[in-house]
Order: sequence, then C-alpha cells, then structure tokens
Amino acid sequence: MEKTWRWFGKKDSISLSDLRQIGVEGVVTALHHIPTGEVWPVEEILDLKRYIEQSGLRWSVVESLPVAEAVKYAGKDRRRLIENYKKSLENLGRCGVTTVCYNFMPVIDWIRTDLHRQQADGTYTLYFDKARFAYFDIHILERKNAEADYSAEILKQVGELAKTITQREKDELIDTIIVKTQGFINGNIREGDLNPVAIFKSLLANYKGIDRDALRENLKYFLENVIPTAEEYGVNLCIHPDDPPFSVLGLPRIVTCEADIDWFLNAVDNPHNGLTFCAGSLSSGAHNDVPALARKFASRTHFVHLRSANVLPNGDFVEAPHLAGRAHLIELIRIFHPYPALPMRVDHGPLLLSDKDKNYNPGYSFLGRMKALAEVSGLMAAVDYYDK
Ligand code: DNO
Repeated sequence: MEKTWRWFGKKDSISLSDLRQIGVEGVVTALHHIPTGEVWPVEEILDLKRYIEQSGLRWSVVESLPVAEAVKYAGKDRRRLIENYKKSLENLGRCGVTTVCYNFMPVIDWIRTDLHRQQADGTYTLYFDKARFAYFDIHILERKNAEADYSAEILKQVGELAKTITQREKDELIDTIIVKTQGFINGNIREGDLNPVAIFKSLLANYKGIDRDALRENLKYFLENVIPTAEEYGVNLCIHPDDPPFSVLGLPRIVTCEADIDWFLNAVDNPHNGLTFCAGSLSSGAHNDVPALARKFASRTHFVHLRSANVLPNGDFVEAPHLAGRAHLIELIRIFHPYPALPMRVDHGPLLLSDKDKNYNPGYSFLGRMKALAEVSGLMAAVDYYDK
C-alpha cells in the first residue's frame, strides 16, 4: 500500500515538508474552499497538484468530492448537480488525480459525542456515547417520535442525564455533533453559523419520506450517471462506509455491512465503482467482522483507512489504539499487501503530548497520527518481509 496522509490544503498547520520527514508518500486532500455542488476547475486542481509535487509528494486521493444533499434526497436540482459532479470527475481525470472518495450519508457525516475522552495512558480519543446522542436527538433536536428508536435502558439514562446536564454541556454537545465534526469536511454547517440546530433541523426535513429503499434508489441513480464518466476519464470512485454503521436520527444509512456493500458494488458492477475500506467505521459496528470484509472486498477497494474501534457492552464505541481494537490491522495489512499501489492513510489519531494544545481538526492530530503511521509502517515492513 502507498502511505498517504490527510492534509487540509495550503492552510494546514502541518506542512508537506513535515510529511516528507515522517515517511508519507502521497497526500489525501480536496479543494476544500469550493462549495459542494460546484465544478472543480482544471486550473485549481493543477495549482494544488503542482504545489504538492514540489514537495516530492503526489496527490494520491481526493477526499472528498462531496455529494450535494439534493442528490441524496432527489431534490429538483439533482440533474444539474450530477452534471457538475461529472465535470469535476472529468477535470480530475484529465489532471491525473484518479482516486476519488465520497460518501452518501444524509445530512450528517461521521458522528461523535466527545472529542476529548481521556484514556488511562493520558492521551485523549474520540468517543460515541449512545445515551448522550439520544439526549441530543430527543431533547435538543426534539425530533418527533425519536423515543421509539431507543431501548428502555437508554431512555432511562437519558432521563437521568436530563436532570443533571448543564447548559454548557448541552452547547458542547451541539458544537461537537453538528459543528466541529462536520464543518471542516462538509459544507452543510460551518463554524460561526448562528443557530446550527435550526439549520440542522431544516436539513433533516428534506429527508421526510426517504427510507432505506428510496436512498438506495437515489444512490443507484447517482452511480448510473457518474460511473460512465469515471470510466471514460480513468477515475476510481470509492464510497466511504457510514460512520457509525447504523441508522441515526431517523435517517437511513445504507453502507453499513457486508450485505450493503454487496448491494452497492452490484448496483453498478464496474471496477470504477469501488469502496473506501474504512476499518474504523466498519469496526464500530458490532455486526462487522472487519478482516472478513477486507478479504471479500479487497479487489474492489480503491482506498484504505486504517484505524480501529472498540464497541462497549452498552453500545457506546471508542476509537482504540491502532494496534488494538476490533479492526485487526495486522490482518488487514496482510490482506491488502498484494496491492502495492493502493493508497492507505492512517485514519484519526489520539491527542498525544503537545497535540492537545493545538487546534487540529478533530481526529487529525499530528503526533497521534505520526505514531500510528510509524506503527503501521512497521507492520507493513514485517508483512513485506515475511509474506513475500
Ligand atoms: C472523518 C472521516 C470522514 C470521511 C468522509 C468521506 O474523519 O472519516 O470525514 O472522510 O465521510 O467522504
């Protein structure tokens, strides 16, 4: 696998020369300033590509070329938005940037309730607390019939929490779930937006009546339209699994398990229609056997995210150290070893040492990710030596 790193563009406080020093070979990035749904122009792609190449690196993967909400809920603008998406794919292909990651999660991308959960060793990691999330859904969003989606045990915990939670904790929960984790990757809500809860509710309203089958239909329609362009310009599209891999806030999620991935790959059975194998997202669903999924889907995988999670008995999940947890990175590295050109990035990292004083995007610390990359590089070297 090729060692890549998610880098947030020229404004990222981590420089490309830093990345060279720690063994990174390729960069994963996006034209973050272009609003979702607009065309990525050739000049801008080439400008960033040249900038990356001047540092002796390559632009290996686009993460992400985001899919506009109206494509996911089949709004009236969907045809125009899909044409724009195709044009961006064409432009990327013409510029030689040929691996493109995206996701098809309605309204909300990845979800965590706590960005600083201290671990026994003193580092801080990301955490999903099921009861706190249910509190957010029931008492902050006040979603109609939300209670019906939670067990009696969780509802009991929500009731307890409602008695003790402070305004500060509520504000932090809102900021974590719909601003901090979302703002830097999808344009729906940005840091500084007034009343993010109101914006969020109006986005949710677009999905009224869209169930699992309808969302699948819309994904299939999108793929049928964009995959021929991807094929023509030599681009490999790779969908990111849903994180977490289960339905939330009454929204369907459709890339969560083996059956979903099977459906997706068969919906348009073309090698350009592939998967981002995000070991972290998949391992945060207790139903997934991550190495078994990797064995089954390796040949349609265009991009790998290496990270691991632990699912706790109460349904919470926590991001584990990269060499621990449910994802079994050693096994995954063996499975992907026969694909030397496959881009891989270590995904997320704890806040380690001075990381916590910096203002990194959640999950994208420097020292924490550097340690993970060193661990993964060691495993790769060992597998290379023994599994020739
Ligand atoms: C969070 C990431 C997501 C992911 C996008 C892909 O850290 O896993 O932002 O990159 O969903 O489209």
